[in-house]
Amino acid sequence: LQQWESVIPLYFGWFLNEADSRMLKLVSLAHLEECLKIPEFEQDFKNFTHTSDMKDMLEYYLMPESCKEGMLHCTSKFCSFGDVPGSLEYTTSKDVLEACGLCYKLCLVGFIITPRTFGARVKLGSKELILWGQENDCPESLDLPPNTSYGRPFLHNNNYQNPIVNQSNKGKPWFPHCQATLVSSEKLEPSFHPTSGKGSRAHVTLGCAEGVKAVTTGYDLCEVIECEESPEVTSRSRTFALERGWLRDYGKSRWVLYMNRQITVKSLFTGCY
Ligand code: ACK
Repeated sequence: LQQWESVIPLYFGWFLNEADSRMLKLVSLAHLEECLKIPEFEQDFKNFTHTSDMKDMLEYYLMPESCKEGMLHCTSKFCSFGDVPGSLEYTTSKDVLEACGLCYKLCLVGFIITPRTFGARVKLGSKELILWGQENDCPESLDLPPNTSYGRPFLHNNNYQNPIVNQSNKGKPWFPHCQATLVSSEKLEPSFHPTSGKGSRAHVTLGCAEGVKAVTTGYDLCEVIECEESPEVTSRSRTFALERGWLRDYGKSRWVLYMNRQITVKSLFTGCY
């Protein structure tokens, strides 16, 4: 009988392929550019980024160290190679073992823009929520375990089960099934509290200010969710209508774009080792 030892990754998550990562980055910059048409936002953005022209503004956020090869992802569980409590249980759970190598749709409902981070907000569906292993509580401090090295998503080159694979994409290399970013045609009503409770911290880090770590996007999103849940804050917040949705100012340079059309992107669930 062969014995397998579990190798715990740095983190698990849903990964976009390279083409979709590039496309999402462009789409997100187009949204940022649209927000910059609102004078109040433009002024605040210029103040906190210390920039004045459009090129510098759009180049303010840099790809974080953990994402230097440019592939975007949504973390489902940060394990730090086993240092984080519950990592072994998560890694060896039936749900996770069965999910590795499968394709999932990620639904993006908005963007958060702060002096520290730029992120896309993910609304997890019931299938994805089963794999959500991050804490729900927002941490009090930013004391983080040191990340010594960053890995790469594990390439499943075995014959993994893929529910979306079909004849036309069969046999093509890596991410055969994840080829397009789809913007839904259906227009949504404004919802200023699109995610709450379990999984509401789910996000894709699109960029961070120089020296800021990707983990900060989750903390910024936590703050935003707290604002959304506070009637006192929401009553003071200003909302601006845009072609692509509604931009809200929660104060302290915390801006949120609630999109009127969601973006659905295909992703591959796996660990980054
Ligand atoms: O943008 P993210 O979700 O934030 O993706 C990266 C990924 O793991 C690799 O660094 C996230 N991350 C890093 N440290 C932590 C942590 N302590 N808790 C939760 N997520 C973390 C980071």
